[in-house]
Formats: sequence, structure tokens, C-alpha cells
Amino acid sequence: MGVQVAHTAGRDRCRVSPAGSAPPGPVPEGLIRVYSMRFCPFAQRTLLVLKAKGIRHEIININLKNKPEWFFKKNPLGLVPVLENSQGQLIYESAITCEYLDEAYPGKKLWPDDPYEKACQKMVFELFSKVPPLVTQYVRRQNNEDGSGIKEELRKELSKLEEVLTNKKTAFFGGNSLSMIDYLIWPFFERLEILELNECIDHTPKLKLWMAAMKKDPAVSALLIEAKAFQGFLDLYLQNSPEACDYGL
Ligand SMILES: N[C@@H](CCC(=O)N[C@@H](CS)C(=O)NCC(=O)O)C(=O)O
Repeated sequence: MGVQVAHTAGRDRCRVSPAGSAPPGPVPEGLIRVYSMRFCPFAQRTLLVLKAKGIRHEIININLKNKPEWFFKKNPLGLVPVLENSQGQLIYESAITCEYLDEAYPGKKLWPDDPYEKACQKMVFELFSKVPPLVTQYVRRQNNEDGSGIKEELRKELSKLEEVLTNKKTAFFGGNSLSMIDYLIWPFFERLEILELNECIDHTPKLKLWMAAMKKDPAVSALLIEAKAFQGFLDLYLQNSPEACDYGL
């Protein structure tokens, strides 16, 4: 079976490449390829940057519950996202893919030029770093756990980000316009509502305003995930179903 490739400026509705699929050929000149999975928040970071910068790209979705053998040659960790360019260069780890795209491509610069401002954004990224594992822990909790302890921890972590916005007095984390840090953290905020974790931002009015402003961004709104499809995917993913990553196609 050959791989399906989506040539897209936004959506990524091609079916996944599973174990046993033939490896894809070289990346055509003038394009960059992203190995992705439609519901992955880390891959969404890369897609947001591709979209925001208007970079022509193609997408190959990977079946993460039944990975093709060749995928480990793209990333020995076996994780999405991975970028591949037409020279065969490979870049993995979502934050690194985003920084690479920002440096390698012209157009709107998403990281600030000023070293201190850039350091500030990276410090916010570190402040945020406990949020993804807490969200994962919540999603993977056993049916008999109510998750209230995890929610409490999440509330505390989100308070730290609320404080950043309060002190900065700006609409976004890097200033009054959207920049790299906002895209890096956004996919996890988008999932709070779907995962019924919205109560964790009851006490953070600035974060709520930031989320509303984010939804108005063209890249963010083009890549918003559909709640029902995400839920359907998640149910299958948690059962380790090889059908999970193709849910809804
Ligand atoms: N630190 C990695 C995390 C990426 C990651 O965990 N991706 C998940 C999908 S959301 C994955 O590839 N999972 C496959 C696996 O765990 O085997 C990054 O930022 O790129």
C-alpha cells in the first residue's frame, strides 16, 4: 500500500500510513513535508507555524498505533511531528520544527528578534511545560478516578500563565500581537473545553480573553479541531485501536 499525501494549505484529511505501507518518495522541490497525525497537539504547533507563515507543504499522517517501519528512519523516537525538506533533511520535536520553520523561511517572523524578548517567550514555554503532561494524565485516568487532584494541579499551573498576562498587560504572551509562544501553547488550550477541563480556567479571566483572541487568528481558526471527531478519536486511541488515527475519514 502506498502512502496518502495531502497537498494542503490547511486541512490534513488524508488517511494514515500504517505498518507495511511503502515508504514515501523524496519531497518535491519547493515543498516541505510534515509527518503528522490529525489529532496530535504537538503536530498542530508545526501546522500552525506552516499556516501562519504561508509555507507550501504536504502532509503524511502516521498511524501511531500501527507505525510503518520506515517512520523510525524519519524520527528514531517514533513521534510526530517530523519535517522533511527536499534535500532530505529531517527535523523532529515540535518546538524545534517551529523554530526551524521560522528561521528557514521568509515572511512574518514569529520569534522576536530581541534576545531578551525571545528569552522571555522561552521562559513562558517552560512555565507552561507541566500543562501537557497533566492534560495527558487526566485523559488517561481510570474510569473510577474523578480527576479532581489533576484538575487542582492544572489550575495552579494555569494561574502562573494568568500572572504572566497580568504583569505584561498585553493581549498575547509576547505582546499585543500573536507570536511564537502563543502558537506553541495554543493546541492544549483548544483541548480544555473538549476534555471538559474548562473549569480549570474559571479563575483566569486574562487567559479566557487570550483564548478568545486566539480563535480569531486565521491560522488558529483554520486548524480548529472538531470536538466530536476528537472525542471519537480519543475513545479509540485509549483502547489502542489501530483505527483511531483515521477516525471520521
Ligand atoms: N516532545 C514531542 C512529543 C510528540 C508526541 O508525543 N507526539 C505523539 C502524538 S500526539 C506521538 O507521536 N505519539 C506516538 C507514540 O507515543 O508512540 C514533541 O514535542 O514533538
